[in-house]
Amino acid sequence: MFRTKICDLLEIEYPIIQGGMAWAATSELTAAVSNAGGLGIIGCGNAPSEVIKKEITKIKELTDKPYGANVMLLSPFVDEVMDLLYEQKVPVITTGAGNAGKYIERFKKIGTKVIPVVPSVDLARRMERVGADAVVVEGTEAGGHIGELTTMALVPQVVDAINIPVIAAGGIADGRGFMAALSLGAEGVQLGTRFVCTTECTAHMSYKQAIVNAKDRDAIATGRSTGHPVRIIKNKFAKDFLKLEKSGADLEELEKFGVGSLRRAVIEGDNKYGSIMAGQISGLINDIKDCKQVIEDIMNQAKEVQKTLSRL
Ligand code: TUI
Repeated sequence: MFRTKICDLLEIEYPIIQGGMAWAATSELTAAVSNAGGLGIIGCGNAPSEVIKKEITKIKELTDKPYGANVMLLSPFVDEVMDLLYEQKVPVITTGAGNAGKYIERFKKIGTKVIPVVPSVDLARRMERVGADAVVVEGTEAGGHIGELTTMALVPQVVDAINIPVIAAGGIADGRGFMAALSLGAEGVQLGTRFVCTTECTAHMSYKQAIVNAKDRDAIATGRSTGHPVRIIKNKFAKDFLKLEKSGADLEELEKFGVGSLRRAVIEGDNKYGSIMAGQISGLINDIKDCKQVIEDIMNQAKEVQKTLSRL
């Protein structure tokens, strides 16, 4: 049930992929999601290739299933990380925060599937033209680095504009969101925040707890003035960042303020001065369970939704 083109493309059981979150999506989470029948994705973030190499080695020990790596295109190590993923023949690559165009061709030669994350119809079209296998269409509900448009408005527009499969992301954490995404024409979903709140995610317990405690309006966008908006959970860091922005601080000053803040939250569990990246759906997430349970619950709820709809 709910087998889509994404399952065949990625050789996975369920059309559910895990967002490749910097610091939070390590080998343990990646392998757990892949072992549960989804696609786990390691978040390369700003890490150099030697760090990612160790993680890939661990993933290969933990699972025989397909997995992916997310490359953050603003990373200073983007070229060496891409070289590593090529050498290691990582089965799937997703990209974020930029235009993946120039990297696609070489991966196609070795059968790596490349799936750029896009915030607009225009970028989705360009990615199709240069040979992307699918796109993740991410709405502004998502956590971390975000675009302007909502998942609800953006996904159907991209579906109509391109012929490769679309995976919806941003604001999805359960079977209702999964079914909504399929209704919009997506053939899969990407979940980030939901997979942070799992037993296998190695993020600090305080980070997971901040998401569990969050209410509907707690995940706010910061950095709009910089051209790189980032959604994080409201805390002292978020408020100070917004204040600095309002005071007219320049890009350099704002960047300096943000350096190290994600690590502080995810690794050190600093919920006051850390950057707790999380999506608007945080308010819906009230528990920490294992990845297998997350996927099972989504699929069961999706079946219930389908039954309800068929009675209308
Ligand atoms: O990339 C993400 N989410 C992220 S990356 C990240 S690490 C980071 N930390 C601080 C500042 C910036 C990044 C945390 N979360 N999601 C995928 C995504 N990509 N969302 C939006 C975009 C995007 C935005 C503009 C992709 C392309 C783009 O423009 C490209 C172009 O050249 O037109």
